[in-house]
Amino acid sequence: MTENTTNNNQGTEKKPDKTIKPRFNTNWIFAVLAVSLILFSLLNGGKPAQKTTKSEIKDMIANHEIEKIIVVNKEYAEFYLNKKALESEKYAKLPKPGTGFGMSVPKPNFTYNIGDISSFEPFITETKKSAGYADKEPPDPEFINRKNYLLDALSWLLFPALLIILWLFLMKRMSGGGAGGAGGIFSVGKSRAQIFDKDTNVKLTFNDVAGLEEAKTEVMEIVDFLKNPKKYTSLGGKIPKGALLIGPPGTGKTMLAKAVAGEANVPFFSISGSDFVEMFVGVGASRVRDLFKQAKEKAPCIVFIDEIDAVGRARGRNANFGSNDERENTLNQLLTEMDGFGTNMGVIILAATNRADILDRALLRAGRFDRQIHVELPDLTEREAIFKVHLRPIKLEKGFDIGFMAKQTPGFSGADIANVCNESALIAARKNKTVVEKQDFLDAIDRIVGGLERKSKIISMVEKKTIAYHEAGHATVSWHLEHASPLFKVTIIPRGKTLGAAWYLPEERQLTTREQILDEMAYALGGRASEELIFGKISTGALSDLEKITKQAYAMVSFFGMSEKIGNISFYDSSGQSDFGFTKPYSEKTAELIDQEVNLIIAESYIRAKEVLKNNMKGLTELAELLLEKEVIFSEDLERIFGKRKADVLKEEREAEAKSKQTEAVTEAATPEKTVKKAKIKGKE
Ligand code: NHX
Ligand code: ZN
Repeated sequence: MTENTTNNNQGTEKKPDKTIKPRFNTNWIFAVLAVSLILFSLLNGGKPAQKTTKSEIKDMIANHEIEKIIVVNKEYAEFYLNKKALESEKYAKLPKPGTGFGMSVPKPNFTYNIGDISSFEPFITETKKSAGYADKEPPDPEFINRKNYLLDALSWLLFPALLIILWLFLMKRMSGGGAGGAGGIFSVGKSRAQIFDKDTNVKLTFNDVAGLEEAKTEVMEIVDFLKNPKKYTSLGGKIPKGALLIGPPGTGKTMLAKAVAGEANVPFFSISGSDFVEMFVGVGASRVRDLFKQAKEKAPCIVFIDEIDAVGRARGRNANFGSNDERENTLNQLLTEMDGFGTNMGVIILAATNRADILDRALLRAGRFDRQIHVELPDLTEREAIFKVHLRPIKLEKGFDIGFMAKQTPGFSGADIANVCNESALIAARKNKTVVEKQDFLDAIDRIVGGLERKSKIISMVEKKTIAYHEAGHATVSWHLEHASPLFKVTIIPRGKTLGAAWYLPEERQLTTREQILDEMAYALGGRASEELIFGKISTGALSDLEKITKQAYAMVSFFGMSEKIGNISFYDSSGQSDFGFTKPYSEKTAELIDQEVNLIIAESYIRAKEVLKNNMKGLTELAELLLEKEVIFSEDLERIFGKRKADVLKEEREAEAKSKQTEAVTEAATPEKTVKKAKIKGKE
């Protein structure tokens, strides 16, 4: 199927199937408004007529200059001059009426705002009479009602238009620029899923996914369900509805899903759980509905919901903090939709989360996410495979040892490794190298684990000494304990938030014994113990060490059943459904006992650390002085000072013992007579 997809991708180099719809742009509204305003003012014709006064009116009437008077809406009067007056010198400066768009409509030469309408008509008649006008001679005020329909209409429209504009603006803000498809107001309830079709160029395939073998076979099976459903249904099997990818961040859940998209020749919807969440009521549920509607139309297909914990968190918890109804509605809708379509509809849901424990139990039951695929941190061989993938584009020095890199990165996720590879290339580039060397990778790892190196940080000599003895304390104790992790580097160069560190390569194991934890706690306390023994004072610097061991001690007592007084009891809650966080599941008496036991364990560890240091005072000071001088020291220097690590010595002893036993057995087997003799002797007895 891989070939099939690649052919398809290469054959038709189509762009993603997104029909580019003309976006409805709010700017258009402003444009329309502006244009109509301009038109409006033009239609009303240029400048308004000049205002006039009572005395001027008297004047004009006396001079027989007025042709007609029109009283509009009983509010103001318009005065039209006659031809003779217009041509005269006196009114030469008057703007010529009837220019511009309103050419056809004659404009008044003067207007007068009538205060009291009842006195206006008598005033005109009076003036006319005193000017010696005949009774029927014009001008007499004509009364008309004029309505400006355009202005009225506009003023009616303006308010709603403003509202719409405001709303559009808010919409745009809320939908984050209208990502995903048509955008704007019309897609609030639409799902934001990104769709990858047959012709979408998804380049990721299972070949790009290193490690994760088990998870890969699981999802590959899902791809197969969709391609050959008959194979499974003919035997009476039902095709699963969904699979949940669970694992810590950076382990490649999303990438796995993308690879499914690249492999499967079916449409693939990708959406993030947080895309369902919106501040409007009902929008989340509506988006879920829309997503499933779209998916059903395109069946067979795969829907991928990333970070499903955003919607899938258990319902009804923390109800007193104001219930999150909207999210619950969205989840309910998701649950119903997953139940709603028949098994053979050909829609398979993949979801990813790194917090399966907080998911609602209803989501996890069979019939919804039937399968839970655990994606774990890569082990040594998987890391090597991941390194190989990420090193493809990087120019490496000759003879680069990938296996060594994998050994140096325990506990790294796939994303961390990608980061290491990228960072190392950047570091090499900064040093103007033509190839990336091993040292660049080591620097990159240090950077990612410990943060940025801060060589310029000013540290006084006294502090420097404290730091050196603190780190030397860790190193000394760990060197002399049987179950301690191998130490490979000690540094007193400040990095990130720490002033110094002892670097261990933790053994990759699934189980940890009580002895191993106790040793780990002892060497974690070695820093403080050294400070106390050497200077007689302790510092705040041990904060991170103390935090770590306190957590470990509490875990030993209350989770792992590793204390005698508490016994084989665990208060660990893997279901995450009960609210242990608020009420302790044990009595006050037990709580006290737990605290006592924790205190005891830590105190004993501290004594052990001090014992080791007291027995190795000479080595400790030598080491600290070396640290002050070199700032970074490696396991070779430690071996020179202390000899071989206790753990290694014991291991060798054990191996030698096993070997000698073996040779004994071999020599015995080689001399059968002896055995026969022995047997005879035994038989005699
Ligand atoms: C600080 N950090 O934040 C400094 C930079 C003992 C030589 N003050 O155990 O780096 O001291 O083996 C408030 C008060 C962190 C905030 C005290 C945050 C102390 C690491 C601890 C090396 N290596 N410790 C170590 C270290 C520190 C810390 C604090 C704080 C040190 C030690 C931090
Ligand atoms: Zn420390």
